[in-house]
Amino acid sequence: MTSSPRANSTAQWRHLDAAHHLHPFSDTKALNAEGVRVITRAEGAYIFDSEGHKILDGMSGLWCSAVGHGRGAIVDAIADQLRQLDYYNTFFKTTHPGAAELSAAIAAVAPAGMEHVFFTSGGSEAVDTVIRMVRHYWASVGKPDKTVFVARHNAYHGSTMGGASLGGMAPMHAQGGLPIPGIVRAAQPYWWAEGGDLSPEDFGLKAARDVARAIDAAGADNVAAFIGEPIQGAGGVIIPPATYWPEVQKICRERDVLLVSDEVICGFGRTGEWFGCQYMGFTPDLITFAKGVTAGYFPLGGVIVGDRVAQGLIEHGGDFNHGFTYSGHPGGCAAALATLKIMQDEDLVARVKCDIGPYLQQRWRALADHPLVGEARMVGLIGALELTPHKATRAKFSGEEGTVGQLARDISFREGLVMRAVRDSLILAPPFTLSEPEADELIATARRVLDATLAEVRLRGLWGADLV
Ligand code: PXG
Repeated sequence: MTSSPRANSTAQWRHLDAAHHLHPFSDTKALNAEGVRVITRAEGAYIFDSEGHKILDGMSGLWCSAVGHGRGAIVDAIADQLRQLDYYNTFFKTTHPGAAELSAAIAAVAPAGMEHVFFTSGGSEAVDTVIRMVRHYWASVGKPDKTVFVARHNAYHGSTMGGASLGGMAPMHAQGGLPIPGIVRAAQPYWWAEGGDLSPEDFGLKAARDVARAIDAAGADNVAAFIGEPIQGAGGVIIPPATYWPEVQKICRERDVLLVSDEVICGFGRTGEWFGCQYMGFTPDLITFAKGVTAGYFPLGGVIVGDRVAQGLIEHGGDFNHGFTYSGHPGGCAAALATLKIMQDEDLVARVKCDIGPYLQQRWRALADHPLVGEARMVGLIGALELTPHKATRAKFSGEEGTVGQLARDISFREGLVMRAVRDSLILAPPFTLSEPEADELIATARRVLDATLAEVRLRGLWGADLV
């Protein structure tokens, strides 16, 4: 009998990984040449690698670990659940206590008028569920022509065929035969990069009106829904001007187009409200969620369905021929219920809104005085630093876009802080449990990272010849 290979050193793990593991969103050849970092442990706001480095997890894993790492109560809840009922499906006239209780718990924190939940294993499946559910809804209420989705450039809605198609990431569309048909594209509300001479408020309205243009070009009678992240996460923490979302809502309502808020990142407290749509001041018809709902302790996602769509489906839809083996997995439901309990017991959404959020925001925004930083923005605990060689013109660095961002990101990891690079920006989304001393450490490290990046940028001549 052969046992599965085990290893106990960085070199051995790297060897096995390089030989057998294909990583998501990675160039395997380049990764293997560089040598992958092995993360072995996590506690609170920190991760630890196999060489003993302690690194502040400024990205909450991958936007997940809202309540911090190593929470015994969540681990115990999952273990207890799996001992009691490891798995059963929710397809064929059965449910289990966790799925019933979690759907009610989510409805209780969801915006008013959103009482139903459909479970998936993650965010991409939630987005694909929206495509099928919304089209089925319109067909069920006698409007089968309403099938088109409007989505934005530089949106991220996941990696499945449907999710990646709704997403507006050109490198993803370049592989694997995407996008699927039936999707039209609208502008993103990215003032820093695209606002030109307009004020953020005017630019927000302009970007919103591009949603109207896209809907009208397709014909409102053919358009099922508009989907957007309240704040674009993977696209670079793009915080829309305050004028944007209310105008998008008005445009969708006037045209009877459903509004879908993709809250896989913004949902469950990241903005200091339970949902990003509440922070941005709009009321969606459907909300997709994942990540923070279980704080990453177990894969679980889903769709919160507003009453209009839910009633249409329930009254007129008949069988909904859609679902995943792990829809409402008992372990995921237990993880989510335990996570929600911690969020409520420790009042973590209010902590993000009134306490650690403002504390970090103030210090983060002060980084804008650094010569490399053009804009330092943050809402709740989700933020970005736009790096630029020339603040007034928001100029780009010479050389390939993204070079400086990657440089800064690598320096940051080395200095003991996880930030993610998107183009030439750095993004941040730390756990809600971050303490004030940890926030101070985060900012001090970020400043060291900026200094070291600036030195390297000058050394490599990336600053741009004509800029001082
Ligand atoms: N919608 C949004 C808004 C997301 O951010 C998904 C859907 C898909 O979720 P799943 O659970 O299927 O991954 C996401 C996921 C990054 C990064 O680099 C972001 C995500 C996933 C992977 C990487 O910022 N977001």
